[in-house]
This record gives sequence, structure tokens and C-alpha cells, in this order.
Amino acid sequence: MPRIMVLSLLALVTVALVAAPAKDATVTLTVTGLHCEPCADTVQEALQKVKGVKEAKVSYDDKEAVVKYDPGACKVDDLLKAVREAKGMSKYDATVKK
Ligand SMILES: [Cu+2]
Repeated sequence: MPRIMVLSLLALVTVALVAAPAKDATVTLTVTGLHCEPCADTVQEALQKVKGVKEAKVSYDDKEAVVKYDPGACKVDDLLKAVREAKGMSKYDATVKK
């Protein structure tokens, strides 16, 4: 392959990688301390306030939080911290569900 073709191909790949929108990640957390529906709302709001979180849904029935986030803007640890620091009727904690 001529060198110029290799170079333009490389340039194209680079442009494609840079232009590609960041892929959102989704994580499911097991949440403890939820003893009623308002608790789930409290934790959900705390998660939604984390920078980089696109969507957070806390289920009181499942004691679970499903969070969609931008991995370039926040980490799972930030999500766990937000749950622990959520001010509600109880003390909450979260772990990543395997
Ligand atoms: Cu409660």
C-alpha cells in the first residue's frame, strides 16, 4: 500500500475515534438502608446530582439502583460516595452488584 494511503487511513481512524461520542456506562448497585419509598427517592436524587450521571433509577422493591453515567465524567466510586452521603431518614450504603 502506498505510504500516502496508509497515512490518510490513519488520519481517518483518528478522526473517527476523536469524534465518537463517549459511550455511557451502566452500573447496578445494591443499596442498603432503604426502609420506605421516600428513602429510594432520596438516594435517587443524590445519584442524579453526581456530575456525569445521565439517569438514575432506584427501586425500593429491589433495593437496587441502576445508574447510567459518562465514565469520562465520574467513576463508580463517586456514585457509591453519593449514596453514602445522601441525607435521608436512614444511613444508606451501596455496593456494586455483581
Ligand atoms: Cu425511609
